[in-house]
Amino acid sequence: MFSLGLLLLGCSQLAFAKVVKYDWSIDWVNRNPDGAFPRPVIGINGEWPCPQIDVDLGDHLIVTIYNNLGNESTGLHWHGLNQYGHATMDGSAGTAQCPVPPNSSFTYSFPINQTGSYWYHSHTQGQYPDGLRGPLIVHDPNFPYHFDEEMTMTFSDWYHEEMPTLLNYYQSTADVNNNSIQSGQAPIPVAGLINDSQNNTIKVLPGKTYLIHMIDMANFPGVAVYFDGHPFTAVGVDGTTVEKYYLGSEILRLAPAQRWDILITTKNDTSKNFVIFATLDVNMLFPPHGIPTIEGWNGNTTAWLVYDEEKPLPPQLTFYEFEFFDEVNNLIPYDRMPLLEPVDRRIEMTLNNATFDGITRFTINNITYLPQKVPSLYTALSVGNYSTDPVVYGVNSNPFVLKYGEIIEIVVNNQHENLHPMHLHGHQYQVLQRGYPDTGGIWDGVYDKNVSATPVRRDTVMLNKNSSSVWRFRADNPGVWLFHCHIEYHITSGLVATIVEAPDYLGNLTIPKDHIAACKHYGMSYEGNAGANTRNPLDVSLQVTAANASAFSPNYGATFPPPIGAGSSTSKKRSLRGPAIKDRLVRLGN
Ligand SMILES: [Cu+2]
Repeated sequence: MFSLGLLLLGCSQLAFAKVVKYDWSIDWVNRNPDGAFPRPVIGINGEWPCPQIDVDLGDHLIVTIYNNLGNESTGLHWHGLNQYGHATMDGSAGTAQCPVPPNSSFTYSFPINQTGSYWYHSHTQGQYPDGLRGPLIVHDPNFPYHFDEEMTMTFSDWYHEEMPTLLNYYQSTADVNNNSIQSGQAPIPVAGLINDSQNNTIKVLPGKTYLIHMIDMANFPGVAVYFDGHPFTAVGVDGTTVEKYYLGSEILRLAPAQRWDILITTKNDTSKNFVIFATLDVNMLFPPHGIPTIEGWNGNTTAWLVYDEEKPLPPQLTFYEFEFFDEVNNLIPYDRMPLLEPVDRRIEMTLNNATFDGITRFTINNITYLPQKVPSLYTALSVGNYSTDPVVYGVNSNPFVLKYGEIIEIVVNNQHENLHPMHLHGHQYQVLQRGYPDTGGIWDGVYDKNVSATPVRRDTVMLNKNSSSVWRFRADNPGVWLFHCHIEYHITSGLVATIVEAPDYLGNLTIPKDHIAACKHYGMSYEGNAGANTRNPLDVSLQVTAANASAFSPNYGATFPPPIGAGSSTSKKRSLRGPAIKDRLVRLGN
């Protein structure tokens, strides 16, 4: 009888779970989302915007990609999905895998054990702003709130140049000066997009409650969003279902990579259509970022909730002041998970910058991140008992090794005049507090009086300028997880640390054969320490450091293989659209 019971249990689980499979060709296609002119963007199976993945809790997702780009490496990260027991599927190049070179295929296969709104995007050398990004929605069979219909809205910034060009001029001393690219400064977007488009009309039915999955897929500035005439209620952030919170007519701020799930009830009459207003967050651009203001620059985007296509679309809105809702002090997770305590280990992450070879790089605790010769997870899997020694991961991977089960408190100190959306892979962490702007770039160690007994959990938090934030999570997810700013420019300029979580608990995790094949094809090692030393894990003399990575410039992103002369900090002059180069992961070690 006992074995029959087990069998029945197995059958009932099978009845609900399904395997969701995609075969994706990663292709260049031409698109013109802001109406200025068509340009190459990275799509999937010839489609762009990239398709939404819809899965149910308990499903198993298998996505096989084939890199058809020809001139760039690629990969996919599943943002917000924590990959418990599947750390090799995280998708971050240089950490959990090698970049996938042209004409290679690569399979991601993992169970879906979280619910809510997520997204997938390239995590390879600043690539996703060129288009390789899409929504991933996990439907919850036990979602606690009623809704009639659901829809997804994505938000992002847009550029007329491709990322390799933008990164090159951001991380170089090249003499360029036009509206969107200024040498050494983060390039300014030319437009904002809603659903990878502009002037969208979103057809709605009267008297219905819509669950809207809002996803910020931007590269640089966040976005402020306002639904005219439609008060809304928050029900989720970053995959955490929350107690219903009525927000009325607030303006929502979404940082790059953040998600909000909201409920909106449409009006009962169809006499009018309504504006959805989104504007790129100027708090993150121009003077706050040390960038001169561009006259006539317009980061506004409009879409419309359309009840009746025969009726006019009302004019766009203008706002001069924004007050943003503070989710940290107001939202309560639906599962009411209590504040994690006591803290076993506190890690302070202090964000700053430093100049190397005339190039401004970001630093965390005075270290600028550089990818090493072996993806850090593969180092953990190949150095045996040395995996708990941070030395093996290389100084410039900025490693922090955590013990299994520890309650970790991360304190993020922002010493900058600009905001940073800080993201951690592998966890939705409790956000105890987030300081207001200019309340001190170093936390004074005193907790806010109103720290929640059930803090909201997110995977991305917008850090205010000259301010700090305090987070907690339990180190129960063995793997190697990046902690980084989600501004793509800031990742490529080093605002990254590596959390090596319980590497001695990785058990029998193995690297899939096709993942090893990608490394071989790319020309990157998949065994050994940061310097690819497989004999003596503690000999890291060949690791990549800021000293031996003399050329941060030029940075050609994911382009593959390298152009002649690239990799030398002395060869400053080259055409805007340089020939393809093999990316920095390999080049820096030479
Ligand atoms: Cu940043």
